[in-house]
Amino acid sequence: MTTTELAIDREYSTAELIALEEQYGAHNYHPLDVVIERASGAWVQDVAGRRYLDFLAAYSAVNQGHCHPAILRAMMEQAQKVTLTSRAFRNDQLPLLYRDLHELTGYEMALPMNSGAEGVETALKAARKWGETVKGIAPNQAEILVASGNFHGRTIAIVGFSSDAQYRAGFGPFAPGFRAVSFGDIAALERAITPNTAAFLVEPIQGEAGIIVPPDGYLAAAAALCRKHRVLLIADEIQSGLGRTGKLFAFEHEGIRPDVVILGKALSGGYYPVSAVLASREVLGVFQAGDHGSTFGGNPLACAVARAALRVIQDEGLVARSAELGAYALERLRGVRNARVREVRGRGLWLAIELNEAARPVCEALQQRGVLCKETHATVIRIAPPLVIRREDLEWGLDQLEAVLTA
Ligand code: IF1
Repeated sequence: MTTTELAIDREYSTAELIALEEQYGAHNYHPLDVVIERASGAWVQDVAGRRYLDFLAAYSAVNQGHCHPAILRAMMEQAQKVTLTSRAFRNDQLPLLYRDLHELTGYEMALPMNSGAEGVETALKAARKWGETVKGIAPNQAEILVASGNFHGRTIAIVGFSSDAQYRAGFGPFAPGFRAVSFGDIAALERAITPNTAAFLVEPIQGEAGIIVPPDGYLAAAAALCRKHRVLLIADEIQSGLGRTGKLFAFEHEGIRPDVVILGKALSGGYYPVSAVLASREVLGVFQAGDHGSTFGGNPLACAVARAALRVIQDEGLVARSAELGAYALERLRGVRNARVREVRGRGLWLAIELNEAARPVCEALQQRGVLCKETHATVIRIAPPLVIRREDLEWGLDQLEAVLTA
């Protein structure tokens, strides 16, 4: 029986599918043994028909909820017209996405890419070229500062400035011109700035590091320092943006306006890889025709999906919803008095419970109770449901978490 015949003949069990994945797939993840077959809103369903409340939302790529019908409709309509023209020609969706992003954010220009890492790489290239051609840094001397504990993606340039040994192991040598400063320490940032510093790349709240909220005033002080030394402040809002923290962008909690903002994940509501770099004409204007590009960047299908995804966030008031439900969840989790819980922190519907023990067993116990969570950095449970989660489902999910933590 050929593989193709096997693939279309019958239902597969969880065990069979896991076995296939383990046999033929690279083992670059250690997922929970739940095999999801369909999803809607804040709920997913596995191949055995079991339902789970999704407390991860694909790392905030489905803020709008799984399979949002309005985004699906936009995708299906566009998919029947044209999906990819390449940027050698123009299409009717990209200019409309540019306009929508400008009207929503106020940034003068955008450059569309696909994955978040590609968005970050694009911002780094813009910063380096701006450093050289606008700020006047000598060629190949531009330095970019990053925060310790950062996560900005998995390319060789990006993992080169990661502080996580595992993300770097075996992948060297790395790109020069990057320097890490301790996140939250404004004196460290001031000491690190030199006349060759082109930019400071930072997550307003660090996601992978465990939803680390910097001290009040840190981002505002960093923005002031960057302005003073003519250093571009680049905010990576790929995970923290588009409503996750109870504001449209996490940087708004500090009343700042970064020079460059990088979007991804929920920019497409989980239907398609879409990322974008937003900045002023002075910054994105450094790109001349042919400097930079991507086969799929700015394709009409991606743009139609992204426009619908942004409309859902606005039409369904997901930013306010994140703030309101997040405040409830934070209050409730802070009420869990338990020796196993070291700290509860977060903003909006982006919460972390740091334990005094491994978090993976708690995630596995939650899976048995019908809630899907993902630990980070061994001891932190991340809570980041789709922003469309119904209040009674959030309450039920937190009930399960409290039951596991107090068991
Ligand atoms: C994995 C982490 C989260 C991101 C920020 C850029 C990117 C990401 C702030 C790159 C991507 C994803 C990547 C995914 C798991 C997930 C993740 F655990 F890896 F770190 F969310 F915290 N900036 N984060 O969070 O975007 O290229 O992936 O589209 O690599 O395992 P991407």
